[in-house]
Amino acid sequence: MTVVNPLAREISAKVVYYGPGLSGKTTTLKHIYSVVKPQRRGELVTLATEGDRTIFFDFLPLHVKEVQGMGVRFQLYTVPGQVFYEATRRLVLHGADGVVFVADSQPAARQSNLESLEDLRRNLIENDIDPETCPLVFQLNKRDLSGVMSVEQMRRELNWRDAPQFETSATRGNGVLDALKEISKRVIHSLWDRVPRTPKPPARPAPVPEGIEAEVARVSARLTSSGEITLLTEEEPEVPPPPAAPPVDAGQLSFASLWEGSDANAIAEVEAAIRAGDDGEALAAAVAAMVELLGALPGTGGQSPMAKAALLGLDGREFLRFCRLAGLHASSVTHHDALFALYMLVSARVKASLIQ
Ligand SMILES: Nc1nc2c(ncn2[C@@H]2O[C@H](COP(=O)(O)OP(=O)(O)OP(=O)(O)O)[C@@H](O)[C@H]2O)c(=O)[nH]1
Ligand SMILES: [Mg+2]
Repeated sequence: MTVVNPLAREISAKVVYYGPGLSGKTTTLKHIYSVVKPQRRGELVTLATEGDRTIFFDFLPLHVKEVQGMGVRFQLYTVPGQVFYEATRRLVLHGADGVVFVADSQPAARQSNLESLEDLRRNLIENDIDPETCPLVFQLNKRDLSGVMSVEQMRRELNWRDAPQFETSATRGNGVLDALKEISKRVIHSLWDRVPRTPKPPARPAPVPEGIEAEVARVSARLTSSGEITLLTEEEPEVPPPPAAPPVDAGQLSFASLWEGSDANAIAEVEAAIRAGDDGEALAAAVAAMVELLGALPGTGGQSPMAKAALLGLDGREFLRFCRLAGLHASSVTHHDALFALYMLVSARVKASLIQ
């Protein structure tokens, strides 16, 4: 699910590694995890395995950098390949922006590759994703083994769209990053068509200021005009973490009482979500309120959100962290993140009150 976050100048997209059981999907993710610099990836989450078989999914958040400096996040998922987990595969595929089909090159796997490919096409359609146009790349895996099927045979039998295909060995790591770079590039290129359908943060259906819409369009145009994606494996200076959010006893206090009307409502909404334990919702509400607040600042038309935040007097590193949080999937937002988002929103509101 592509999410364009105009505050952070960041895009978040979901890529799913699909294929038959034992084809090497989990091994592929493990290799990516092992070679990408720690500051450019999150932890590899392997959810519920039994004898090393995936029974739900694996998940690896990754940062990829576009040459012109635009931040891009990818959420990499694997599906469980075993035939009887079809419902789980359908679920994991939901909202996918791109697919890497990991085929097993051993002749004995010929039939299960074909069945998995059919299963993929069916589940894409079930998820309202067009199998003919969805960004797709093939990994012909286990090329290190002898007696594997020829590349031509596999192309003929599997690659009905003539999509890019890579000979890989996930255990040795050969070709895996090439396939990842290719799918990343294709996902980003497909973004242009998707931008008009990009959902606004869900919690507050407030109108998004024109400046923000324009910002999204500008950012997307820059992305699509640039072809090359580079994986961030090079060294980068570490940004020290910002100070921790102040403790808030959300059950007793409410910052909302400092203001009236929609300003108070926005904060009350974030607080209510935090109290209810819905941290993802709280963060989304805080982001929406921040977008609205920055957009409504007097005399700052045409400025980027970052510049507006600076003009307002928000701490740059804190604002950057807030922007990064805004790109998270709701399920990975922690209570601490939600409190930090509330703190940022309150801080911005206090500062905005001073100039109004
Ligand atoms: N020789 C060889 N073995 C591989 C390669 N990739 C994976 N394997 C092995 O194949 C087995 C299955 O790999 P996994 O990555 O767990 O397969 P999977 O696709 O995640 O399987 P499911 O989770 O059941 O869908 C493991 O023993 C791997 O070491 C490869 O490129 N070459
Ligand atoms: Mg697996």
